[in-house]
Amino acid sequence: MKTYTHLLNTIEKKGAAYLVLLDPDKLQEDKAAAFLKHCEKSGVDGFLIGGSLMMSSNFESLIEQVKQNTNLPAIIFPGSINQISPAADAILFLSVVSGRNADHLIGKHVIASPMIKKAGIEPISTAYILVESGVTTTAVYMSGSMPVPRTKPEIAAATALAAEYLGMKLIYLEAGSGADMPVPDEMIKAVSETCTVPVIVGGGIRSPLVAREKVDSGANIIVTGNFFEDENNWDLVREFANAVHFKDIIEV
Ligand code: 1GP
Repeated sequence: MKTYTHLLNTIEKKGAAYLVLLDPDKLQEDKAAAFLKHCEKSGVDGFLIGGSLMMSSNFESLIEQVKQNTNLPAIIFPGSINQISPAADAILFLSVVSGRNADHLIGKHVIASPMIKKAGIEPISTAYILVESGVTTTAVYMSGSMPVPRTKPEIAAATALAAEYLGMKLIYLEAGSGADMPVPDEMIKAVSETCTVPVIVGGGIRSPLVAREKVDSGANIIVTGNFFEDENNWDLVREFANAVHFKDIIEV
């Protein structure tokens, strides 16, 4: 099944989907298999793989580990055009629509498109909306663009609607990995009430309760990354999944 369809079906069936972001720079290779299996067993619906800065060479092997150890989709979440691999199922084809930096709106895409076609993976056109979240995040800095002010949900909603009218299939409200504050509930509400395509919310979500708050505000897909870089938190994967899957509580 195609990954976008898998996500839509999951949202329909479970209420919302839960994705775990794997940063090849942060997840130790020898721990990856155990973590991936644990996530699948605990109700995770798929993995995003990527990072704004890629220092290690583990990108390709991490995708392969996802495919070897789980039946879940491996979705590239590219921080740069180097992050394309035929081993993945899909790639979030991100356009930073909150910014006015032409390179991140369409420029990199022109270079990446033939590479994605050659890799034979599914591009999922995604409106990437950076949201002000405290100190400057890596995503804001690396994209050279201004985030949407957190007190302006109407700007986020108008931006998301424009992206939907341009044909984008997902809206990603991004506070940034490790953000001080997650995307505000009012903004999620404004965007989800304005758009018909699924809304992903990520950045700075560190508890199942907060994940649930975001779903209650209208998020269709929740992403967490940073939180599970600490192995002591692995036990909480199921709680996150259960908090997100409000229609379908998974039994222990
Ligand atoms: C970042 O939205 C993701 O792109 C996840 O953020 O690492 O803060 O969970 P965290």
